[in-house]
This record gives sequence, structure tokens and C-alpha cells, in this order.
Amino acid sequence: MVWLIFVVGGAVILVCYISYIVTKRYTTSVTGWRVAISMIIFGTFSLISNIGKYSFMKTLLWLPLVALISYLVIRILSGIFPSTFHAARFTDLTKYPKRYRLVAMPINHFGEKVRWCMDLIGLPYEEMDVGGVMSITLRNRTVPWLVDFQSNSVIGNSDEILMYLSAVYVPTLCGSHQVLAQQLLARNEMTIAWEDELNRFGHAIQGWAYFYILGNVNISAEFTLRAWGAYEPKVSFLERWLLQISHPVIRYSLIFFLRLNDPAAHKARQEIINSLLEKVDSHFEKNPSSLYLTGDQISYVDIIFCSLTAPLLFFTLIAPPPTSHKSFYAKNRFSSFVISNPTEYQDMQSKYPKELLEFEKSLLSRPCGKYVVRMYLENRWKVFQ
Ligand SMILES: N[C@@H](CCC(=O)N[C@@H](CS)C(=O)NCC(=O)O)C(=O)O
Repeated sequence: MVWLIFVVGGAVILVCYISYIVTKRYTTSVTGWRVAISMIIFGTFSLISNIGKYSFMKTLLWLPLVALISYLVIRILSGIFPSTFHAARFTDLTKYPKRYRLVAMPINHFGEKVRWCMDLIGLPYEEMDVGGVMSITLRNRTVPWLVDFQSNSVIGNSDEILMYLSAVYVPTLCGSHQVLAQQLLARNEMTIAWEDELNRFGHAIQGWAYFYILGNVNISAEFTLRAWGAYEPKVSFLERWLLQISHPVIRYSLIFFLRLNDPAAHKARQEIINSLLEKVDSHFEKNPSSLYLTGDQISYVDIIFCSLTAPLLFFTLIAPPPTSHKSFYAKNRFSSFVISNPTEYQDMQSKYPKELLEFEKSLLSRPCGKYVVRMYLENRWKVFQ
């Protein structure tokens, strides 16, 4: 009896989930629902063969037919490729109100680099957010990734997303709008060298900050949970709940995989961060009138550096004091970082690692930190026209 309740209950949940995502398309799952459908069909067959007491041979003979049925159901539910009947024009606005979907997570500095560039060039997109580490663990995919509903493409890795948009979207813009967007995303030998260096920097920041947040048992889980979106309404209820219950497991897995208890790894990360911050300091010290890193115009290199550094300026850019009412990070889209109650804000600050607070303070007095804050104030709300 108990197993029947589990089976029927599980099947009902799966069917509800699938009909929800198929009809509403409100999901970050691009392929996962297909797996769920096969599970339902094969699960149902296993129940039928059990109730009908099928022999081993009979079960084996039926299996190819079940596989075929499973394939056909998935193929029918996938529907028609959006651009099939529209000669590559994106016109089915009822089904896909926006051509692009960015999948990211709240504190996702590689995601912030993409969303900032997309906001600047005025790209029509919707954002869907997953909880921290949910993407890499459940889908073996890092965030951000971009879905293009017209070409049915999924593009992973923030650098590749920018290259894709530069090739596919920017040429469709007109006049000065196109020129500005082209200048922003233009790649040359110098910017490509920056890309490599900034990628190392971004990953060093992840491990370096996690060392204080996750590696220290005295630091409350609340802070990581907030950063991962466990209190963020934009993250699905299921993932928020999963984050809360699985936090200890995730914490120890990250300590192990990112070697957060290895002082040599921590030191190596610190050196990567220091050397890049010094390079940026020295650029602005040698060129006091310079506004950007690679020339007279704003470039994606500026956006990358500022987005990747933003988590180190948590209480300045991401969760600013209650009096400011808005977060510059992600253009204020995550309400869980805007804390208007001063006591709650102070409480969050007191739970934050002291080392990170001190680092933020020192960064704000350096040319590199001032440049990041200026870039956020001047350019985070800007849209090219
Ligand atoms: N090289 C990748 C790195 C992306 C990356 O490391 N993303 C992190 C978050 S910043 C991630 O996916 N973490 C695992 C997860 O949240 O599921 C890119 O540029 O997009």
C-alpha cells in the first residue's frame, strides 16, 4: 500500500511538473523534461509488466516498443522548431515573447558580465535564475548559459555567449546603436589576452571568497544561502528548498573539490587576484585621465573586470545600505539583496567574514575599486541607442 502511494504520488508530481513546463515554458530546463517523460513511460511499463506478471522474455520483447512510444511522445511534445515556418524570422511572440533567455544565478559574476553587456546593447531577453550550484550538480552545466529560441541553440560559457551575440544580434542593429554595440564587443589580440587573464581571476575569486565563507565552520550558512538565491523569489521554490536542506552536503563537497582547506591553493588564488588588481591599479595610476582599460571607449573587458570584482564589493554594490534602496548589481533585479530593515542589515554584516569586510574596505580606497564603483554608477543603467 505504501509503495502504491509513493508511486502514484511521484507520478502525479512528475505529470504536473511536465504539463507546467510544457504549457508555461517557465523553466530553466532545456532537456531535463525529456528525461522525466521517459521515466514516466518506462515506469508505467514496469508497473504493467509487474501487474500482468510478464515473463522475462515477454518484458524484453516489449521494450523496443516502449522505447519507440517514449521517443514519439517526446518528439510530439517538443513541437515545431520555432523558425521552421517563419523563414528564420522570430514571429511567434505568444509562445516566445523574447527571443533570448539567459539562465544565471543570483551571485553569478560570470552571469553578471553577460547580463550587463546584454542590458547595455538593449538585447530583448528574459532571465531565469537557478539556485547556486544547482546547475553544475543537476545538469552538469555552469551558469550562465543562453538559449536562443529562434535557432534552438543553447550557448554555454560567458565568453562564447558574448561572441555569439556579437555575431548574431549586433549586425541586426541600426546606425549608432550598432556602432556602439560593435565597439563594446570587439575582440582583438589585446582583449583576447585579457579574457584569459580575467577568467583565471574570476575563478580565483570564487575559491578565495568560498575559503572564508564555506571553509570556516564559524561562519553562518545564511550568508552563502542568500548569495546562492535561497531567499530569492526569482529562484524556483523547489531549488530554494533544495538549497536549504542540502547546504551541508554542498558545503563539504565544495571544500573537497575546490580544495578550500588547502593553504597553498588559497595562496595561489590570492596571488592571481592581487596581481590583476595591481595591474588595474597601475593602469589608472599611469593614465589618470583614462576612463577604461583598453582604450577610449567602453569595452567588454571593462564590463568583465567590474562584474567579476563586484562580489568583493558586496556591501557597496550588491547589498548597499538600507538608505540606498537599490542594488547596482544586476540592475536591482534581486530583491533578496535589498534589505531595508537596518537591524537585519547589521545582522547580515555581522555574520559576514571579517577578512572579506576588510578586503572590501581596502579595495574601495584603491584605483581599481574606485573604477569598479564608478563603472557601476555610470554604466549599469545605461542602454545604447
Ligand atoms: N567559464 C564559465 C565559468 C562559469 C562559472 O564558473 N559559473 C559558476 C558560477 S559563477 C557556476 O556555474 N557554478 C556552479 C553552479 O552554480 O551550478 C563562464 O565563463 O561562464
